Amino acid sequence: MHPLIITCAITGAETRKSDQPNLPITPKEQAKAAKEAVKAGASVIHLHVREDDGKPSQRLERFEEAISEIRTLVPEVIIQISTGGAVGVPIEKRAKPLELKPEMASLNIGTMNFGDDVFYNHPLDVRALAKKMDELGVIPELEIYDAGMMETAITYLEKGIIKSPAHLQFVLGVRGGMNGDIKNLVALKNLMDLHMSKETHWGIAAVGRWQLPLTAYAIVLGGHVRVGFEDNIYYRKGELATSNAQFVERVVRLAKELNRPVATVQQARELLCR
Ligand code: KMH
Ligand code: ZN
Repeated sequence: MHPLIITCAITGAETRKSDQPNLPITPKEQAKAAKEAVKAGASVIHLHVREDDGKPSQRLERFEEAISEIRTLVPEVIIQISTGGAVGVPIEKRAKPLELKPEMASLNIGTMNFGDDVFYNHPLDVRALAKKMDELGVIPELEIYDAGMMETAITYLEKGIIKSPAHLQFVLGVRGGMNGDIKNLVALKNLMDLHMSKETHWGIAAVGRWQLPLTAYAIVLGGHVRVGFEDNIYYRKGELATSNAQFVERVVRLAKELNRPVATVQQARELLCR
C-alpha cells in the first residue's frame, strides 16, 4: 500500500483561542506549529490565516507572511492554502491567495449548511476556481462533505473540469454534511472506486470525536489522514490537545502498529503533485 500522507490543519477558520489556548494565530506561531507537525510526520500543512486579533482572513499579504515564516522553518513541506476561508467570505476574497501560486489549495465543491450557517459554493464559482487553479499550476484537493458533492466531483472529472487523477478529502462530521459513521466513508469510497481512476487519492478529515476512529479506518483502507486544531481540539474526551503535533504523533503510532508506512514530504509530493 502507498505510504500514508499526514496533513496537519494547524489553525482553521472556526477554532477559537479561547477554546484551544495552543491554537497558532500569528505567522510565527504557525511556522512553529508547522515545524513541530512536520517533525512528527506530517508532509502537508493545510493553511488558513488569521489577523492578530484572531479573526479569520483571506488577505494575500497575510498568507504571504505565513508562508514565508513556514518556509523559513520547514522549507520542504507541501503548503496547501484554504480557498474555503470562513463561512460568509465572498469567493473573490477566498480566491485571492491563489495568486501566490501555492503548491496545493482546497477546492470546496458544493454548498451546504455548516453548523448554523450556510457555506456557499455556487457551481459557477467552483468551476471558475478550478480553472484558476489549473491555470496557475495549483493542485486542487477536493473537499467532499456529502454524497451530493461526490456526484459533482464525478461529473467534473468526467467533463475534464477537474483533471484526473484527483485528490479527494472526505470531510466528515460537520453539522450539515455527512457524519463520520464508517458507512458514510464506505459509501463515498464505493462511488470513488466505481467512477474514478484507480490513481485517485483520498483522505479523511474527520471532525471532533469522529477523528480517531476514521483515522484508523483510513490507515487500513489506503486513505490519507488530516488532523489538527481546525478539525479537533481534544486529544480525548474532556482533555484538550497540547499541540497540533500531538495529533500527528498519534497517527504515526497507529500507522506503525497497522504496518502502514508514513510518507516523507518527498514521497507525498510524488504521490500528490503529479
Ligand atoms: N472553514 C470552512 C467554512 C477549506 O479550508 O477549504 C471551510 C474550510 C474548508 O475550512
Ligand atoms: Zn480548511
